[in-house]
Amino acid sequence: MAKIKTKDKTVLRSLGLGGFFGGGSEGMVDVKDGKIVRIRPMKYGWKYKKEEVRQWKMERDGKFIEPTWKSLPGPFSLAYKKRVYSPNRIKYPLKRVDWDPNGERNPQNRGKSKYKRISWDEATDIVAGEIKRIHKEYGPYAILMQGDGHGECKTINTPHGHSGTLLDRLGGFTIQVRNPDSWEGWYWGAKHVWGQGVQGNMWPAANIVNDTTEHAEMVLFWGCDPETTPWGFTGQFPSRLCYFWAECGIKQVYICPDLNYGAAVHADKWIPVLPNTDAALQLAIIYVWITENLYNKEYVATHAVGMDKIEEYVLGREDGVPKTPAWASKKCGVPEWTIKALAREFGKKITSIAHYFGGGFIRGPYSHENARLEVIMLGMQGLGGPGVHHHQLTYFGMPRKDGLAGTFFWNPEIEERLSVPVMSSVTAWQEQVIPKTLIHKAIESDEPITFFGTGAIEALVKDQFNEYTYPIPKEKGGSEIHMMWTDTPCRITCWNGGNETELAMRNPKIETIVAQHPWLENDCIYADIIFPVNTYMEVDDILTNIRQGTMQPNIMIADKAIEPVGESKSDFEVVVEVAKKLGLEQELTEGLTVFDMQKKVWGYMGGENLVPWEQLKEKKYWMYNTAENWKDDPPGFRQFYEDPENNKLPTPSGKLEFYSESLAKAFPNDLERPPIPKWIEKSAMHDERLSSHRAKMFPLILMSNHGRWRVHSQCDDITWTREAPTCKVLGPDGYKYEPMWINPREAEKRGIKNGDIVKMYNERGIVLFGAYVTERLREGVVYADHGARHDPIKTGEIERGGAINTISPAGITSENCVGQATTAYLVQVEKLKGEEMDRWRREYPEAFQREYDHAAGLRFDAWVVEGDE
Ligand SMILES: Nc1nc2c(c(=O)[nH]1)N[C@H]1C(S)=C(S)[C@@H](COP(=O)(O)OP(=O)(O)OC[C@H]3O[C@@H](n4cnc5c(=O)[nH]c(N)nc54)[C@H](O)[C@@H]3O)O[C@H]1N2
Ligand SMILES: Nc1nc2c(c(=O)[nH]1)N[C@H]1C(S)=C(S)[C@@H](COP(=O)(O)OP(=O)(O)OC[C@H]3O[C@@H](n4cnc5c(=O)[nH]c(N)nc54)[C@H](O)[C@@H]3O)O[C@H]1N2
Ligand SMILES: [Mo]
Repeated sequence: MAKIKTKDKTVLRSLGLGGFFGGGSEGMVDVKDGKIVRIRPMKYGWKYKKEEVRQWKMERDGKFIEPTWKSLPGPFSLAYKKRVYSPNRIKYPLKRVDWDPNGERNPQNRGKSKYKRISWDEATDIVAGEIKRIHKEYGPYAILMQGDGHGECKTINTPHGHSGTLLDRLGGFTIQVRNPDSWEGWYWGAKHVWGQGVQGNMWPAANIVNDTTEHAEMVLFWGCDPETTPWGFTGQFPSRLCYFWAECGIKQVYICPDLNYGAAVHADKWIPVLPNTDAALQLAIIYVWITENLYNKEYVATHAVGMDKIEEYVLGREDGVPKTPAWASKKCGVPEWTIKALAREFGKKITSIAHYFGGGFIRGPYSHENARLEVIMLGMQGLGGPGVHHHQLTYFGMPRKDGLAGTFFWNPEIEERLSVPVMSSVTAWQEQVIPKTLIHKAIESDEPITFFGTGAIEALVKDQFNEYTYPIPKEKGGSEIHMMWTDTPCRITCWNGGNETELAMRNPKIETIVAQHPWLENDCIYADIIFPVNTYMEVDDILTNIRQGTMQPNIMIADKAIEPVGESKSDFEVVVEVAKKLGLEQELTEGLTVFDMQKKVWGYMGGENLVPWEQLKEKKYWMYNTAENWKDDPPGFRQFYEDPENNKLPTPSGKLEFYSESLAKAFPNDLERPPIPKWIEKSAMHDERLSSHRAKMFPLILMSNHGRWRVHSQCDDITWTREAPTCKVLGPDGYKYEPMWINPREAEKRGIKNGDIVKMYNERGIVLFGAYVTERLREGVVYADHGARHDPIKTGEIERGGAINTISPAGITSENCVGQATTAYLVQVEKLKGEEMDRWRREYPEAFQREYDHAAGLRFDAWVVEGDE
């Protein structure tokens, strides 16, 4: 029988959606007749034999685990062709119908009025003209560059920051500083206890997965879902590791408000805590340890400073309130006896704590307190000793390559040498900065704003003590911003104060907003000019897949799979097109072809020491060997554990600082981040506890995790995943609503049934959801993921798409920490009344008339009035 040809070619892709960190989740893409027909996991044996690659192996009691010989991408990665061919793709350049650069700009209609098709020539003329005009009128700092998101894994065509390269050549810009959104608490808190680290993580952190595998008796998954978030960047290997640990008899305890997907299959015990009340639970654990003599006093005496202050506070000598389990139970919702049992078991068993990043534990108001308390708890149990580690990302890290001695962690040196994109200037630092968490405030305020620390991901601890002002003085070129250029248009759905942000983007001070993006979604609908960008399937690239969690590190050449959709161009090409109009084309491209660039990137990776260029070009990938002696690297803090005098930590005292002298000196009046971590009930910045008078109106705590079926705002239009009942809930009106989890008893009180359209609200606005009634969420809480596609009924007030961050607090982590606090805040929920929906339909008819694809959501045409398909 004749063989049916199912494909014309196969190309490799890194399917993770981490973006700026390099690749992960490798896959193979089959193409036929110029179309993607399927995406499948990568078979590492495609061009290499297993014997050619030295693999690592972790063992315990004769059992072992090794990396799989096939990659394990998450579901949205395998379904990505639906994203590439989404009816939401932007097909040609667009201009807002009522925005005229030479006349009326109508900023008040952003987010409301539609777009018409224009040519590339017209679009680039307008943008180049606007840059010149703004520079002349206000100076270069009047342009805000927003280019800092996650995204598709690309190196040459890195998803973000190309406009910064151009603007930098033209004299600079105002940089939107991406806050350490994933690890707020570690950054603003833990760094003050154990020193610099990488973004606040424990550092060094080599080989801790192996050491935990060999020695731990228990792992606490504290705000961690290893069956969900590893998917976003590197795939499903952690799932296997958890099963292996279970086989080895390592007890797995999950501490989280929801029975998350990891807990559902791996937990020996689930402890449902109320969101962001972990500090109370932690303090009570410490109370039990002190009163029952269950901690390592010798280690604390030689490795830490400030235990006396902790003791005074915990026993109640400082404020008259002993932090007993009974005290904590009222705050965190965990029964007193469970707290005691947990404390005793933790105190007696060899225990590690695992996070991917930490969820609400690390991303709610005052999250630095939870983070600091965790380091103190681990310190009290001999951090760095056999099986006693803090796992963060590293938990999913696997042994590495030759020459790195099997380091398990994201060493900044490695990252710089091997994986940071070289072609864009995401990090072209500028004098005038605005932390991403303060964008709305910076725009709306008529006075200069000040803040401590830029929040830059790579900044040293000392940056947290510097005071900054926006705008900088006029003499130094300072100016308020008047134009925004974004390639990361998801500020509304992913960051704090979404509704405030919507209104800020309508501020007449902002004369021009330019967006470049593959999909017409989220902040794009506030832009005046939109450039169509293509996806990673439509470009040639090269990648290092060595992200911290990659089980089989490799380098790959990612050949173009298909031709660009519509008139789209790569992010880099978009900026080059604008540069042409400013006479700067050569400056940006340096006359290099894509193939020259691939080779340049390979060189930058240190390629000549790894794999000959010819071999890489021919086979398209190359796999790292694990160092033979990788287990010799001391795990985590082992050297500090063994000899603290000769292996000091990078803190002022060289020890774990349970009490921080530096914080005491710099911020003597900071009640939210005092020198020792405390339980903070409320503050001027946040009043989001159940004890608040606000809870009378808003009696539920909203928890907001990372979407299982998307990566933040990415992939919300994938038809296959949208069929899952935990992805979207089909409303009686045919609209697919974002799910909101609610406990059956909370639902019953409100007359809510599974599948009902519900409205969630607080003083900041209203968001609609489809109810998902489940015992997997404790009482007192409702849960909705962030990142759902913004679909305003009324801008700044009513949201239909489920973009939960529209009603998140506009404030920051705490007074002196410009992090986000986007989860664990008060809301109320009720069944949406038919009359109310009917009234909105009458008052805001255009919001209900947008073209809608029942499988994928809003279509491109929803926002376009002129121009054909
Ligand atoms: N409520 C709540 N909010 C949260 C969190 C939470 O836990 N709860 N978590 C926070 C965290 S940790 C993070 S990291 C942030 C989200 O982090 P972000 O990085 O802001 O979100 P993403 O949606 O991943 O990607 C950013 C944007 O880049 C776009 N993009 C992807 N690839 C490309 C490309 O090749 N070119 C262009 N031009 N654009 C591209 C995406 O479509 C999206 O618009 O959310 C934060 N917000
Ligand atoms: N599928 C998918 N994967 C992703 C991403 C994504 O959006 N989707 N995003 C990527 C990014 S940028 C990041 S930063 C990481 C995020 O990784 P994480 O921070 O680990 O992810 P979250 O989903 O925010 O939180 C993990 C779990 O914490 C628990 N939790 C929530 N609030 C609290 C709390 O207050 N206390 C306690 N004790 N537990 C709590 C919940 O059970 C939740 O499932 O994931 C990355 N991977
Ligand atoms: Mo993140």
